[in-house]
Amino acid sequence: MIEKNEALIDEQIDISEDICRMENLVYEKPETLTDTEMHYCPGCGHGVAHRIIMEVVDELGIQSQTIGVAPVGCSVLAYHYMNIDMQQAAHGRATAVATGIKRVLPEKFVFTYQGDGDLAAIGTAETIHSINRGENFLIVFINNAVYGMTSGQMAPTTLEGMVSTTSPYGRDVRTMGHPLKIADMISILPGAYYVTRQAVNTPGNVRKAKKAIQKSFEYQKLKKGTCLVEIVSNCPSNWKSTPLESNKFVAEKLIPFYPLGDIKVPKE
Ligand SMILES: Cc1ncc(C[n+]2csc(CCOP(=O)(O)OP(=O)(O)O)c2C)c(N)n1
Ligand code: SF4
Repeated sequence: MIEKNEALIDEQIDISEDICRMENLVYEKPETLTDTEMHYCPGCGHGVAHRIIMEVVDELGIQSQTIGVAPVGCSVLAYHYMNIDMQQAAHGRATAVATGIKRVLPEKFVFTYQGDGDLAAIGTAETIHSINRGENFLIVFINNAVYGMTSGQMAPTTLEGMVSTTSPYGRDVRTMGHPLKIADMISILPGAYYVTRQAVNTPGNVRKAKKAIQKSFEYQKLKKGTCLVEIVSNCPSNWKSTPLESNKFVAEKLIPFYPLGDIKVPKE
């Protein structure tokens, strides 16, 4: 049995040595991502969202001109992974910190990266007022419908009937309020220039989300106002699901309530 296993391992090594050649390379990590191993749970959308933002920074050649603001939440260590200048903000205060950075360094490309607890609960005031002022930066808003880092409490974005640690019988909108559609809400503010909702649950959606981030960085050059890219994501650990099941939940439950696509596009 041991001999058989060893033969199998040898065969697999031969195959992988054959495949792992430079000429077969289909994807390379951009320089804008560090070599640090990410701490995210298997299947979590945060890693994918980090990658597409950094790929855009890489492709636009703006690594040395970009400053990110990390939130409090599971992505609190984003500055370990994104190989750019970054500033950590207190919970919910990312857009206030970004306001200061962008005003002092207006030629830099500035973005915040925030979860729904960070942006839509404790940071609601900062979010609304920064956008209302038309601060010229990008907000990347990760909507996974729970407070991930602190073990899955109800967030403003939690769906009606959805179970969380603080809504164990499901969110009852009569006492807990309705799920907040932040992107729709802020799109009516004159300071919002481009608002879109995307997702990272399928390869096609990842590509579209990346395109939205690319457009937002390009719009930042025009100095017309705030861009917000909401990314509907998952939290397999707190949803008590496998990565695959969590992506199914995104497709079947979250996206029907949070439809994907542009909500506000710049006038020609
Ligand atoms: C002022 C303050 N209040 C509360 C906390 C505790 N806290 C840390 S992360 C977090 C929730 C994060 O959830 P979310 O923003 O949705 O991000 P996720 O972890 O899901 O990516 C909370 C409440 C804190 N760190 N600081
Ligand atoms: S707890 Fe949820 S949001 Fe946080 S890393 Fe794990 S899967 Fe991702």
